[in-house]
Amino acid sequence: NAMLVWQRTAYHFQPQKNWMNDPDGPMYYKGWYHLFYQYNPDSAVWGNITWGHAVSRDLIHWLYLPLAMVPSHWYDANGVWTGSATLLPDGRIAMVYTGSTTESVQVQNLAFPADPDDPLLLKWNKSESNPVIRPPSWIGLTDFRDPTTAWYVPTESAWRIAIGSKDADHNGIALVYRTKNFVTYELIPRLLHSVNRTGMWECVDFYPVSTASKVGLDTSTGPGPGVKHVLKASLDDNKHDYYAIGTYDGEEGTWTPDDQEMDVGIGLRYDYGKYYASKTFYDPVKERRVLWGWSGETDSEKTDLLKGWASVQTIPRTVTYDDKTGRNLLQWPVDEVERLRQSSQEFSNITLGVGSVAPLDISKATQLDIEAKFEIDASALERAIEADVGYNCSTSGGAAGRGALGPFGLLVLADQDLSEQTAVYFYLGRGTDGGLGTFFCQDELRSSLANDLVKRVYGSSVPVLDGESLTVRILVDHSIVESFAQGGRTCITSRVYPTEAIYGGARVFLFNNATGAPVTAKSIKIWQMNSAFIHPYAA
Ligand code: DQQ
Repeated sequence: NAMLVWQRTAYHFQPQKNWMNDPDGPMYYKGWYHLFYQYNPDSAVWGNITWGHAVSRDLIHWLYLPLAMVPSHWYDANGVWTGSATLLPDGRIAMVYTGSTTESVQVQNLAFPADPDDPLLLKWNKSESNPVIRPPSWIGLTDFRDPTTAWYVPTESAWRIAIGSKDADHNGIALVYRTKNFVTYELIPRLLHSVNRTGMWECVDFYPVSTASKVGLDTSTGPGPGVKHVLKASLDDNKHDYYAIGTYDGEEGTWTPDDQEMDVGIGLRYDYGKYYASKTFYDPVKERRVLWGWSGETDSEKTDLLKGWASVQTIPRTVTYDDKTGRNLLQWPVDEVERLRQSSQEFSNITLGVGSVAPLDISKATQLDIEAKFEIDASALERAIEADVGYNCSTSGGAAGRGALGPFGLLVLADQDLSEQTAVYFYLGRGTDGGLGTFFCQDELRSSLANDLVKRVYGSSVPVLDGESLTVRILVDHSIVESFAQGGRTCITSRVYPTEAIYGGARVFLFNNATGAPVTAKSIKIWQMNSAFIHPYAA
């Protein structure tokens, strides 16, 4: 087995050591962005779940704070699980989270800051009334978790909160509760939504998006002209985050997807790679909705214990409605990440013949922000009759497979002789309906010479509108590659552990493995990325 250097990231959030999973209760409060997260203070594997805590001025540089909440009562003795923050109009914060009880029953608990004047929110008090919600009789005792941020319903002078679960037929469901004070709750008889056979819905998220502008909306913005609502669930069955855009009926208290065939759990994913248990919050400073997501490990638990840490959070993403397609969201790294950009190099009009690889001569290649634009010869598109039908990134041969019009793109975290490479690529193929479509994929199969890793080809189709070039943005940070195609219509995150393509050994290449057409890399800009300042807070 190759010599492994288990690379921590340099500008992604991760704890100093040990295990992390879901982001919890993200919010902006008195000048600081707060991130809480599922954390095991004792080990690099899941267990003893507490809330880790960090604050930032800009979502990029972080100060680690002491643990915010630990298992302390019967109602959370088996873990302080995932929860969300609601900022009340009078400035108070209601933090509602799932506790796993001494008997491992999932209940919902309330916590609030011990000192609301402390912008760092160092100390948290748990309510005397905990648990504030117990599972309804017809719900499994271990299928009731992850309360959302609450939304205010003016007509009933009350808040509503959603909680994920599954019913007896393995249908994923979102229950809704009404509360006036976050202490007493009433179950609304109607479900917010359910989707057949999608299993347990973890980490449900529910929020409005503006169809008229790029401005984010406060979670309490009700349905109305120019507003749609997004419902997202993390599927316990397959560990992917699925969302759908739809309409919230405030009177009925139900949500309906725009397209039944693209419902939650069977349609779009936020990210086609290693990405789970995500959660959004409304940022009032920059009037945007920001998405956090957990990117877990592709190495083994044994290795995690050896290296002493596991998991990172992806770079927070701004989420907007894609008014060009009207069918998907756009996710884009928050613009603050651009403050880490240092020197850049540009390349233009590089023609990639069929079956070619071209090195891009840049100095270092482990911390990068890349923007690239490709065009494929129009006459080739006319010959697209040869393009294969029913392409699927995951079951294809990845970047090594060859079709008429793909794959082509970039190889990152590659070593000089390409024994290691993570391929980020486009592939044009025919859908089962015969129409030409574009796929966006990421191939980890050759990402490392090491064997004890999960390596996959991830991806999906990506909408490309008339007259658009093929564009991709890639954030590279040692052991994570986050890619965004067509302005964030389709996103893929990989965790990779190269053994040669590390530090000075890492390179970037362009490639075109299509058999039927040359491809032009119209423009490529690559920035070296600084490391973020992520350190303990010294009082
Ligand atoms: N992680 C938490 C649960 C949640 C799951 C426990 C999702 O609350 O359902 O660590 O990753």
